[in-house]
Amino acid sequence: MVYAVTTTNETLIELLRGMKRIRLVEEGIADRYPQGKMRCPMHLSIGQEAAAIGVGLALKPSDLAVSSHRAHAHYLSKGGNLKAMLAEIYGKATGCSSGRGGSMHLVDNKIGFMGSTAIVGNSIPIGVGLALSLQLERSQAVSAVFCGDGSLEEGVFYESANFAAVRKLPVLFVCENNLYSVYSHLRVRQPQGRKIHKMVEAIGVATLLVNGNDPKAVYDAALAALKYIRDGRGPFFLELTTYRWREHCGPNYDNNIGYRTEEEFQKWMQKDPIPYFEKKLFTEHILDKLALKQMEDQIHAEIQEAFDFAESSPFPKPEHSLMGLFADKADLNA
Ligand SMILES: Cc1ncc(C[n+]2csc(CCOP(=O)(O)OP(=O)(O)O)c2C)c(N)n1
Ligand SMILES: [Mg+2]
Repeated sequence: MVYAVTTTNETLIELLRGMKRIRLVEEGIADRYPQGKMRCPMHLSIGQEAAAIGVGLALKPSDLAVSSHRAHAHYLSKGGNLKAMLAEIYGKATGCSSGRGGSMHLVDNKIGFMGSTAIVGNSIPIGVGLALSLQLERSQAVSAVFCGDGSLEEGVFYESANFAAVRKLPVLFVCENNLYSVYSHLRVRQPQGRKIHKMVEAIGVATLLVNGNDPKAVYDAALAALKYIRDGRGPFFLELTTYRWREHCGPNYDNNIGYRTEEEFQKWMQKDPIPYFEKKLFTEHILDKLALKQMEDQIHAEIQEAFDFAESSPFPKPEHSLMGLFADKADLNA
């Protein structure tokens, strides 16, 4: 497929850069995790990078986003600060959540990343509430809700999606369907043949099913969905098919424990979004070997600097441990 002329080469290169950056950051985390300095559970998105960056690049800085336990890729794709994210994972005061949240609780108001939480489905009504406030303010911004296929088994999704549909709220649901909720495949969680996006469509939300390992397909779909939402037509749901490579929680591979077959895993490894897209850009003469090398060198240098920053940053002071727990009057008036 030759890419639509409406997408600039710069955007295509940014999609590749974004995927590589997420992959290398998370591989860096996985390599260092056994050192025991990152004292929080770690859910990696390796394999799922295209879904995050395709949506992240389509969003505007003024748009808002919330996410789940697997949030690094979403935070970075929304424009998050890598140093602040790694410092947060190391529990440092310079972290985006001041070192109080760790990997699963990334918050950064400056970039409209309003929070990620570990309770499955928990951030969905928050994202819908944000969309309600945007609508009341007559803002053109959209609230993006990143969630997994498992969160579609939480009742709160249906209440939230129904409310968003009734009120035509500016919310983009982004469901990364990686087939699994921890060790349970969709086939043991849903009746055979049921499609997630079809369930959501039945509520009255517009939907699209997209190859979540093709960053350009995701980007195009996200742009179309965002236009639909900004035109005031109501919420949109993207189901992005993809696959998690590492264990549900942690830095290792866990194919040996038997919940998924090596054959299935290998099939998805063949669909790795990064070499696929790299080859496309070479074939289309959008990128050459030298530019790729420069891109990779720059990403490696940025990552090393960010790890150094995180490691050398101070821990939060014990006397600050009660700060930020309650909104005080000054905060409310701000
Ligand atoms: C309400 C709730 N139930 C169960 C859990 C345990 N849990 C943590 S992650 C997870 C799987 C979620 O699957 P999915 O939404 O598909 O996200 P993925 O891990 O695949 O990215 C579960 C069941 C939880 N954190 N919260
Ligand atoms: Mg899942």
